[in-house]
Amino acid sequence: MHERVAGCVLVILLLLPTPAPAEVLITTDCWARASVPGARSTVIYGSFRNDGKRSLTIEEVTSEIAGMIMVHETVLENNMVMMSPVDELRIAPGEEIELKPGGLHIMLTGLTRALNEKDVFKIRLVFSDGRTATADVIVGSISQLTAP
Ligand SMILES: [Cu+2]
Repeated sequence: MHERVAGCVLVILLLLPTPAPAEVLITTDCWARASVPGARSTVIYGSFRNDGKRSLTIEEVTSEIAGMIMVHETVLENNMVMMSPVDELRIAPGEEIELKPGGLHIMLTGLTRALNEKDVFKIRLVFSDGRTATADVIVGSISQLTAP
């Protein structure tokens, strides 16, 4: 009898709705550089803050305007600036991570169109639990260093 009660309580807890990532992931100043004429790649920077109570792990980023999107980290290796892929972006509750020039960035390759200053496009963030969120990205100039 007791076991049955415990089972019911567990089921109810599991059915409690958890906030969607879009409600707890606060993205600010999401911006990209305009594409260099003829080139088909760009980078996205911005801040991602987890306002929820569970950690969020961004496993994948997609967009209609890019063939492939990867998270990269800029690292210094033998005095050479290199980019190395980051498998996932884990953001602890209350934590904010900043993607900025010289550090973490989201790299878009295989752009399907040129990106011009003041354009806005959407990216879709896919989390480890399968849920998704979208963010608007504002395009700055080709040499933009901070949020436009
Ligand atoms: Cu990169």
